[in-house]
Amino acid sequence: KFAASGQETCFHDRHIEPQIYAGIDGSNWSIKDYEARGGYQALKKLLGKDGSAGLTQDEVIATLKESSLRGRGGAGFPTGLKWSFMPRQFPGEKYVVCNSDEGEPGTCKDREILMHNPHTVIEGMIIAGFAMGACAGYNYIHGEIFQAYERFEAALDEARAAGYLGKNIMGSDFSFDLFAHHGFGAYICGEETALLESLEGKKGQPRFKPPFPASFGLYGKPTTINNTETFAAVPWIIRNGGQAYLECGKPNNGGTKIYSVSGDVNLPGNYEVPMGTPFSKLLELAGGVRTGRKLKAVIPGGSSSPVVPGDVMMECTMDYDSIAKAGSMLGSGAVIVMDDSRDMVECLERLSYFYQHESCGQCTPCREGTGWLWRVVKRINQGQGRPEDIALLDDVAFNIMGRTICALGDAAAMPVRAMIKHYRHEFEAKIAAAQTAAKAA
Ligand code: L3W
Ligand code: SF4
Repeated sequence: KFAASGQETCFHDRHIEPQIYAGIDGSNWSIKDYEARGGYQALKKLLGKDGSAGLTQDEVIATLKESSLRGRGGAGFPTGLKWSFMPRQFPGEKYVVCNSDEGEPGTCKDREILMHNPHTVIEGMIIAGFAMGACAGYNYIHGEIFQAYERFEAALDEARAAGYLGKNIMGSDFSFDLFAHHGFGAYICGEETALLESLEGKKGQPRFKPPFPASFGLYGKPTTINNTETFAAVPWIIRNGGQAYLECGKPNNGGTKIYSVSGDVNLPGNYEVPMGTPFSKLLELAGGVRTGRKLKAVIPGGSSSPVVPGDVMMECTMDYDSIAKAGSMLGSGAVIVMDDSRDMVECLERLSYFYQHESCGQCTPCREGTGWLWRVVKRINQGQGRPEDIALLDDVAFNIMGRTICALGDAAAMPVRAMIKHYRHEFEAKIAAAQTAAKAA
């Protein structure tokens, strides 16, 4: 069942039980439990070990394209298309990498998948390795979720012992091994090229793109990087077909998605629902807005996504296209709900602090601009704002956007511009109060 919704789920093997969020250590993560609910059947189908003819690399990629699975880490890039970019004829090592460096404020889904269903990620990565002719895979796990790293390592040992990893998997001519690696908690290492640098043992700083990792990735070799939740969806798609997955969601937005609902709701937690679910339904699953309060605004896709006023959000469905139409991004699916008690200038000060702290400092507009944004928002919030500060914020944000190496610059600037667009009166009121206080002094 979907969390509390009573609807039939087509994704039972990834369903996150509410008690998982409450911190109970799931006991059914092991390989025997996973196999009992259909685990590793997709791999057997792929290799023809279920009595079928097996699948070709092209068939796997075509199935992914048909499913309309889009990247769950933030960009929503079509997974099948990304896999098709890998130069399969490249004569040498190719890699698949899982991005479990979950650091986006509000996002807390990947750690739960790793803790409670690690084998679905492993199976998804093995299938990816087969489809793209990779020899090895790495899962880069956020340093502050060490338990998830240990759990993934334990699951890897089980998969190796069962013959699902290593040389000549299940007697086939396909060999693939998988390794876990933990980071040290830097947000920027979730950016795919910074992650690769860090995996290579270097400072985690983003590379210029292009070249994209598909042509120049880990150790300079063709590499495909997907988010944890993206890989976790793959076994189900291979078992049940691309069309079945697509039909779980809506056109161009296949399947289900896990939303980390936080903020001013009665039941914060991870909720897996079909793509295209009305936001109002998701809010209801999360227990509604805090008792006695009204919905003010929502950050629908993690702190990098622009804020959306509550009334606009109530008209949206939870999918990439609907949220884009509302002027924001579905991002990693971290839904931050804010009620009418929230001071938006204060919220923005907190967000801006995060980005200036996490900027890797490599390019000037981001290094200097994120600090500048934070300092101006801070002074407005702390009653020292000047009348020209709102225009200054907008100008600094505008001059960061599109002028940096990676998306962190845009991620810092977009929320500032959106907050000013929708809640300018709150900024103006704080500045006016500061001016009045200054005159009175
Ligand atoms: C080959 C091309 N490959 C694109 C690949 C590219 C990447 C994927 C998407 O940003 C967003 C960001 C954050 N040939 C290609 C190609 N690719 N064109 O497709 O690429 P892109 O550039 O659209 O996005 P990105 O740089 O991966 C990710 C947002 O996500 N975000 C961040 C969340 C952070 C977490 C976390 O902490 N774990 O989830 C949240 O909204 O702002 O917009 O693979 O290589 N022509
Ligand atoms: Fe580093 Fe910011 Fe430039 Fe990204 S945009 S490379 S985080 S300085």
